[in-house]
Amino acid sequence: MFTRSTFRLALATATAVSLTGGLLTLSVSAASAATPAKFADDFNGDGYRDFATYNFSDGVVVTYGTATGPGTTTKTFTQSTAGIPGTAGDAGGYADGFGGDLAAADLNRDGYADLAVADRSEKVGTKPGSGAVTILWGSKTGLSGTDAVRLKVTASSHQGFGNEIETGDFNGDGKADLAVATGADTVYIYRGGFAKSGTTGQVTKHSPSITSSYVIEFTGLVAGKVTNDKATDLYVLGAGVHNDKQTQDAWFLRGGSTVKSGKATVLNSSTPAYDPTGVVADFDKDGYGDLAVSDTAYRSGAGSVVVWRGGSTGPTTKYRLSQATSGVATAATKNDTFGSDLSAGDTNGDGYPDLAVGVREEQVGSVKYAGGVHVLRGGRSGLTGTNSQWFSRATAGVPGDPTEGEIFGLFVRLRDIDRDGDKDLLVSGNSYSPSLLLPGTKSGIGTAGAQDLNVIAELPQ
Ligand SMILES: [Ca+2]
Ligand SMILES: [Ca+2]
Ligand SMILES: [Ca+2]
Ligand SMILES: [Ca+2]
Repeated sequence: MFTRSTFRLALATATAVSLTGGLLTLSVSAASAATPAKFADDFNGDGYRDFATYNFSDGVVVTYGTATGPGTTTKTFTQSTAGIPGTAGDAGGYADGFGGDLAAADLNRDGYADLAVADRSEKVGTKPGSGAVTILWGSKTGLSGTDAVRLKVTASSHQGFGNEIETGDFNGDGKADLAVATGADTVYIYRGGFAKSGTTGQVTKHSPSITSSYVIEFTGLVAGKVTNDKATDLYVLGAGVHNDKQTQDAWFLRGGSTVKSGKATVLNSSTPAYDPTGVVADFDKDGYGDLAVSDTAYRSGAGSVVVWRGGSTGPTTKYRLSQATSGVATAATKNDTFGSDLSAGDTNGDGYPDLAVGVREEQVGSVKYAGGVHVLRGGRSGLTGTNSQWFSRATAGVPGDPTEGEIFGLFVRLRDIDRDGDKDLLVSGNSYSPSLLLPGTKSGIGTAGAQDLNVIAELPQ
């Protein structure tokens, strides 16, 4: 029911890419597109960030941004779109799995952000479920299927190539790279730059140490800067099996000129979450990015968020937050699903990133599965419940009323959507309900000017 795709991007990477020049092969007349795109998700290069999402019936839906937020121009992409390889609907549904994960960056450095589209179920040649990752190129008129190319990989039945994808500058050379996880235990890193001809930089394969008593099945990828150097680092989330006992694990890959396999840790020793989500931000501002990762299965589905602090060589110590944490509104109740989605950003201008945490199945009053969202504040000691905020459809100033099954908080995003300089909070629930924009103020997320928007909060960080 809650099938979703993760769509993660390290802002740090976007910034690094935007500041880096490079060999230009464009004509002078393409002045507006003479450097890599300023935003990793500005597909038409107009300076406004765009929005991309996926659903099984429609496919990849892109909404172009305007000066005041998402506009009314949308475009849908499936394997029926001219130029896109493959056949739509061959895995059921009109769109099938094309878009099951998305990642954005200006992969060919022409000033227009590009979109990598994963389909882990794609049949390639005679190999069912081999999986494919296709790059759609940005242009002045936005994304199109023209010249769409698939990443080169050896086809293999049921390998699930494209189970998860992430962009980042994993070797720190200023060019955006793509990390692609399979459905089993391999991560490929394709280094930039990418070309419309299908060529890429070097490709390497990475796997954690698998033993007779330990296996891990990948369920998520999170990119971000953990070690405070030029290269983006990568966390691979997965369901571990230790001597037949299931766990929820995270495995660290350190970026650099050589990407190195780091440590794996158990985040939850009882039950793995089916679809964990995570984000890297420096919540305690010590210079090292910290991983916040959902652990929705914690305590019979009440849910929690585990924070794994960053350090100079990789992750260090962990702590956990939930609705039982001091200062966090509402109660930790079985199946609330605290952590259904996460997004980081500084909401009150104190320089510490804060964390929006969706709680999609929270009961609000007597209304079941209504959902809500917490905003937890970052500070010197990291994320805490102190001065945290809580919003649901029952909050004064929020349009609408709690509705059974809205699962408000299924997706959450903190970003400056109205472009007034403050981070805003966008919250989405089920596909029958509009998303809600709660505008940021200097002192945090507010309800003044709250409005419904027809764009899903499933977009890059
Ligand atoms: Ca745009
Ligand atoms: Ca591009
Ligand atoms: Ca790179
Ligand atoms: Ca930190």
